[in-house]
Amino acid sequence: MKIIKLEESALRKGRDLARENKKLLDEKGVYAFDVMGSVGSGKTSIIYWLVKKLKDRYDIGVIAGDLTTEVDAERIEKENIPVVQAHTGRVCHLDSSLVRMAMESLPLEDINILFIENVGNLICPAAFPLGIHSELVVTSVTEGPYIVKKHPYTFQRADLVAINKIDLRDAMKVSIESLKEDLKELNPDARMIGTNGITGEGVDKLIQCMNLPR
Ligand SMILES: Nc1nc2c(ncn2[C@@H]2O[C@H](COP(=O)(O)OP(=O)(O)O)[C@@H](O)[C@H]2O)c(=O)[nH]1
Ligand SMILES: [Mg+2]
Repeated sequence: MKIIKLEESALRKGRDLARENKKLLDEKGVYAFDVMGSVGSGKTSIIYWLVKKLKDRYDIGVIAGDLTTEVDAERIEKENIPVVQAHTGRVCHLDSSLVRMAMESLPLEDINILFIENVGNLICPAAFPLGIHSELVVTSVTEGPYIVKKHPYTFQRADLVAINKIDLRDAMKVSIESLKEDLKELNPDARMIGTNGITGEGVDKLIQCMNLPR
């Protein structure tokens, strides 16, 4: 007997809507990044630097995903770009439907790059496509030497990885080279760039690897 499960139907609906999101973004000429990573890895800090360094060349919008708070959105909003806060409540990831609602609140006609800060988590977001163009994972040396190996699904899909808090690598006894080796094994096409979310070090190199539209 064929059994149809609610969970499968919800996932299919999510995938269909993700495709529609991508179509809408393409029609409006918006190139979108899903920025994923653990709580505190430096997602907001890296988005802040990306906005600061790119906003003279591009029109940027940001969707900030969080459970219940607005602190990240407020930090980015100070850069005078359109920001929408998406709250997930008790849910550990954004989904294509919430992102669609957030997109509808943004002036998409006037934006050409969209950064979506996913909820701080390296596990759940991997199963919920949003309809974006590129996946940027922000992880940090404070998450220890096995962070890549422990999250194969997320790192296998990543297009680009920022390994953040490089200022703390000696204190944490974490080798960036060894993390790069782990990534290469899982996902030979992805690049890993060392960054410092406080000073902005490494962000120019990250930008060079982002395949941004001209
Ligand atoms: N030492 C150090 N701290 C950082 C760095 N990047 C971010 N932080 C700090 O880490 C904390 C969390 O950063 P945030 O960007 O909010 O992380 P998010 O939760 O991933 O958005 C903040 O106190 C930042 O100032 C870094 O490269 N080095
Ligand atoms: Mg944040």
